[in-house]
Amino acid sequence: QAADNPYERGPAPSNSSIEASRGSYATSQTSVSSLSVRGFGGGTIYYPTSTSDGTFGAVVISPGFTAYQSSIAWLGPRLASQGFVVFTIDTNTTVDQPASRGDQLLAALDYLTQSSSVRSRVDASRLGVMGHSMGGGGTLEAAKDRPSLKAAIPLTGWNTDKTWPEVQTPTLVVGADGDTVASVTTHSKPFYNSLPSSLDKAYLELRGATHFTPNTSNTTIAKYSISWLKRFVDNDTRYEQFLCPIPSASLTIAEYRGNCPH
Ligand code: 9J3
Ligand code: ZN
Repeated sequence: QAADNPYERGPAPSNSSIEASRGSYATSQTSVSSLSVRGFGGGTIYYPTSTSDGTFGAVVISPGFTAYQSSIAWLGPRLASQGFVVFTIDTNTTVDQPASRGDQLLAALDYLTQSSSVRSRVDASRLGVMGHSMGGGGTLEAAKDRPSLKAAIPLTGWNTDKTWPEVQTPTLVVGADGDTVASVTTHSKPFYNSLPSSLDKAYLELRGATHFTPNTSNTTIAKYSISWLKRFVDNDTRYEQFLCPIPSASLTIAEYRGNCPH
């Protein structure tokens, strides 16, 4: 790890390394029973197996309405193998609304850093949140409630609150061009536009995608989520090259907006 950034983890990145199905770290996982926790519904923690690289930043991920952790499980090993502790959670009930999901993301972060079996592997000062749909809406709620969070990534997020000027956490808003449940016009675009103009923020609109695209392995979601988490949870400027200059529209990107450089 570089002397100028004690939080750098893993080798220098390339486009292929952030598109790969796995990063450089072998991972392990441990199940957290709902019966053993309060404030959320349990889940699965994915983490780099080795302890030789010190602590890691961490991210908790919430599923959407009526869904379980299985709907976002692909992100566990995909992100953890790049050098993060990743906690995919179940919510207390599958019909919990975004504000509740935000509270549950924060409860899960507190469990992860204070009580979990991997707490010694986590740097409690470098935490992020992600979620799908109402879990993406909850991601914005969590960031609004806890400004110390380092990164937030709502994936085809859904919320009745469309305005997020209170958020101080660097936020990557991911929308899908074919989303008919949380259309980008009524959800992701207003979310992005309402974030402070001075904030490190970006809007990634997936091309040929639906509301449920974040529920299966997706290289575009992975590469920009990895880059965003590395850049803002780890302060790893080696990943700035993938975020700035703003990525061009492509076969998989309908539109990308942001403020560069970060
Ligand atoms: O989590 C989601 O998929 C939210 C979209 C939804 O079904 O909202 C209607 C209540
Ligand atoms: Zn608002």
